[in-house]
Amino acid sequence: MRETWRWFGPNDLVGIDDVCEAGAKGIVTALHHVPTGTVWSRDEIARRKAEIATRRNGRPSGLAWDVVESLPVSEDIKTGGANWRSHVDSYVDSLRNIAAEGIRVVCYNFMPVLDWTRTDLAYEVATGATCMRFDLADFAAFDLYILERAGAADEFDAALQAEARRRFDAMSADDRAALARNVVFGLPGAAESFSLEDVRACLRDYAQVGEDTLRANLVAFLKEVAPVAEELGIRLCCHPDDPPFPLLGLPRIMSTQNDYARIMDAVPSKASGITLCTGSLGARGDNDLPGMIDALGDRIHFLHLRNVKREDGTVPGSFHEAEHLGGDTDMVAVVAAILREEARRRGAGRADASIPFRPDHGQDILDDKSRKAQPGYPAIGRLRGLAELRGVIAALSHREAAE
Ligand code: DNO
Ligand code: MN
Repeated sequence: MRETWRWFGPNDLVGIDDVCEAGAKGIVTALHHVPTGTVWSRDEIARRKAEIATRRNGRPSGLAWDVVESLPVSEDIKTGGANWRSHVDSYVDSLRNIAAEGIRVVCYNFMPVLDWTRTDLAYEVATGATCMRFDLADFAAFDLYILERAGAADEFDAALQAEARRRFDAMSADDRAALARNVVFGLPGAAESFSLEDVRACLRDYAQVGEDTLRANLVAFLKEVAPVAEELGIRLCCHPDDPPFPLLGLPRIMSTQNDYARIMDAVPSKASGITLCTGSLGARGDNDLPGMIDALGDRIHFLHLRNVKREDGTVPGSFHEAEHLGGDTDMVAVVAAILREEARRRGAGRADASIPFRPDHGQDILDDKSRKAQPGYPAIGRLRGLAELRGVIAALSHREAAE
């Protein structure tokens, strides 16, 4: 398992020197300033590589750009809109430039309109640490009474609607603005940042795009890009829906093992694979993560390791981001399953036997509260997650070697 770390580029308050001190070996980043649908030029990619390679004092960092996260897929590709062809062509050109610069793993997601979604970015847990949280009643309050989406009322049961009303009525104007901001403003890594009006316009574009159409559009996209990725030696990997259930009446098609199996079967090329995010998938109690790794392992090209605590156990349901070894996912069993997959790959002589992983998110702890990093991406909380995971990996690998 190769240790990587997400870095948001030169403006990230958690810098390359911090990554070196944390001991990670590779960087996960993107050209966040390039608008979705346009080509990533070789020059821009090379510039970012040079920034990764250099510490503040000018010495080499020893870090490599291992994973692109994300090369965003445009809404026109997801809906089959007017710019479908030109956006697919741009995607292919970007892949060619990424490969020419020596990067071989490219993460993307296929969530309509909103990328990952939370209602609270600083929820305090018992230890005093803060973390991100998704609260279903708050989300319903946003949908029903802030966005005022037509049709929302039919999608929530009476008890949830009553609770959402109660919450909304109790919120100050500032609380309401903060909730709207948290939901639609675009969390780090999201391709787009929206206003409420933008979201309403996007929802109109999805009026005719149900689950089957969205799935067909993902397959059509992969049929175009996977052969190119294969030729270039690139491994594409799709991040799951976060949270893994429909929001705002929009379809979501990458939420379960069955969802992944359908897409992997429809486009059997190994160049089309999976970003296994234990945090996103773990928000559903019916996702068996070690089982997913055993079933789909040879298509997993990238791992996000984090944990969630499901608050009510239902789907859809509320959850918050727990410590990496806390929460409802058995992280030791997850790591054991990954090590089994890596052993299989080594046995088969595969060059990609070491799968890149990153501690995905962390709680804000200690000095994180005075260094405002991107929400979910604090220095110390992630370092803690990485260190705990490193311990599990070392212990299990040691045992495996001894057996
Ligand atoms: C969620 C996280 C997100 C993700 C974004 C962009 O689980 O991994 O930060 O990276 O969806 O890729
Ligand atoms: Mn993730």
